[in-house]
Amino acid sequence: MDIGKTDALLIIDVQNDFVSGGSLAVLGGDRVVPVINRIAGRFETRVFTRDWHPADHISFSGEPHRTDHSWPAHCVQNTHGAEFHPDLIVKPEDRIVSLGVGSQEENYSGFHGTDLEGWLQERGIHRIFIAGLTTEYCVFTTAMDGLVAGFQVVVLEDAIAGVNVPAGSAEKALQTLKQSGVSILSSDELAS
Ligand code: VGL
Ligand code: ZN
Repeated sequence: MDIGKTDALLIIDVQNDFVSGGSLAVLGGDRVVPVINRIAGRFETRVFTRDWHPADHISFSGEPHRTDHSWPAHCVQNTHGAEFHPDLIVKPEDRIVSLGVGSQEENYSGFHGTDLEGWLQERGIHRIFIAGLTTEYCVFTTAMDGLVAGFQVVVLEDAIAGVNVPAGSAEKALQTLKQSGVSILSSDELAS
C-alpha cells in the first residue's frame, strides 16, 4: 500500500493509565505499542492525542460503571499515568493534541474543540490512519469525526484495543465504523 504526503497517522491516547498497571488499563493495550512504532516511520505527518484531564474531571468516579462514561481517575495532567507509554516513539516534530482538558469537558474526539481538522487540511492531508486506545471511545469518536470532516479514514485493527465493558463493545464499535465508511485494515497491509 502506498503511503504518501496526503496521509497522516493519528496515534490515540497511548498513555500509561490505559496500559497494564494503569488505572484504566485495557486488555491488549501494551500490544499496540510495537505495532505503532513499526509503522510510524512510513508517515510524514504524525499526530499523538493524549487524554489530559484536571484532577477534578467530570468523568471521574469512586464507583465507576464505565458503561455510563464514569471512569476511575485517569490521565491527570502532568502525572505518570498521563505520560505516553515509555516505549512509544514520539519525535520532536510530531504534533501533540490534548483532550478533555477542562474539568466539565468530556471529549473523546481528537477533532472536537481542537484545531486538528484545519491543521491537517493545511498540510494537504486527505486520508487519516488511526491507531491507539480505546477502540469504543477515543478511536471510535475520532474516526467518526474524521469522516464528517471529509477525510478518508482507515482504522488499523491490530493497533487498537478496547475497554470491552460490556463484553463485545469493541467489536461492535468496529462494525459501526465499517458500516459508516471507515476502512478496517491490518498494519501488515501497510508494510513497506
Ligand atoms: C478514553 C475512557 C475514558 C479513551 C478516555 O481515550 O478512549 N476512554 N477516557
Ligand atoms: Zn478520559
